[in-house]
Formats: sequence, structure tokens, C-alpha cells
Amino acid sequence: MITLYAFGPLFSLPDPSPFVMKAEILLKMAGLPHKIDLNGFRTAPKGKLPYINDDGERIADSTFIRSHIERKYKFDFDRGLSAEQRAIAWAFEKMAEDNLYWTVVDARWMDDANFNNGPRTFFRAFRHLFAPSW
Ligand SMILES: N[C@@H](CCC(=O)N[C@@H](CS)C(=O)NCC(=O)O)C(=O)O
Repeated sequence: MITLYAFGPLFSLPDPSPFVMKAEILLKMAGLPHKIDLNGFRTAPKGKLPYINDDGERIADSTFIRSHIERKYKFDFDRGLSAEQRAIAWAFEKMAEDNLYWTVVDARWMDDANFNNGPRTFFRAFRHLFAPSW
């Protein structure tokens, strides 16, 4: 059974992290049974969520999770696309994840008017993940 490490529902979303939602959708699309663990942040291999544990193998980063599913379970998320379409899809994916993502971060974390909705709500919900462990 695959375990997906996530933050948990917030902001009326299954998870405040778009990358966690992406990883969960990938697992669902591939039809892979999985459970969700909300207590993995402190031991995350890259200090970030998501990551998965697949039969003892830990894979961090949603893009590497995707590659893992494609390689191990022979599931092609882009089936039916031509080589050109695959390249365009990859370019849009990287634009969204590496560039547009930061506009979400800016609105959620840097806009003072949004402080109550963003940072305050986030740290209230997930304070157990960030509180010192001593
Ligand atoms: N490239 C990574 C990005 C993961 C990421 O940035 N996760 C954020 C939440 S959206 C995180 O866990 N941040 C915690 C931190 O930076 O301390 C992926 O695709 O999984």
C-alpha cells in the first residue's frame, strides 16, 4: 500500500498544497490504492510535502512521484498525446509549477490584507507540524 504524506484539508481544499493535490490526483488517475498520512512533514526527505512511501521506497516531489508511478506501474499519464503534445503539456506543467505557483504564494503569504485567511489560518490548523519538538 502506498502512503501519501500530506498536510490535510484546508481553505475548502483537499489540501492547501497544490503539489499534494497533484500527487493524490496522480495516484487516483493511476488507480493505485493508497492511504494519506498527515504526520510526515517533520521527516520529509526534502523538508517539503508531498512525498510517498511505496513499499519502503520514499519518493519526494510530485514530479518524481509521477515518474515513479509511470516507471513502476507502467502508467502513462500522457497516453494518446503525440510527442509534440507531450512537450507542450510538459512546458505548461513546468510554467504552472515553477512560475505561476509563486503568484499563489504571494497572494497567500505576502498580502497583508489576506493575513487572517492565509498564514494565520494555516498555522492554526497545522501548528503541530511546526512546533518545536523539545
Ligand atoms: N517541487 C515540489 C514542491 C513541493 C512544495 O513546495 N511543497 C510545499 C507546500 S506547497 C512545502 O511543503 N513547503 C514547506 C516548506 O517549504 O517548509 C513538488 O512538486 O512536490
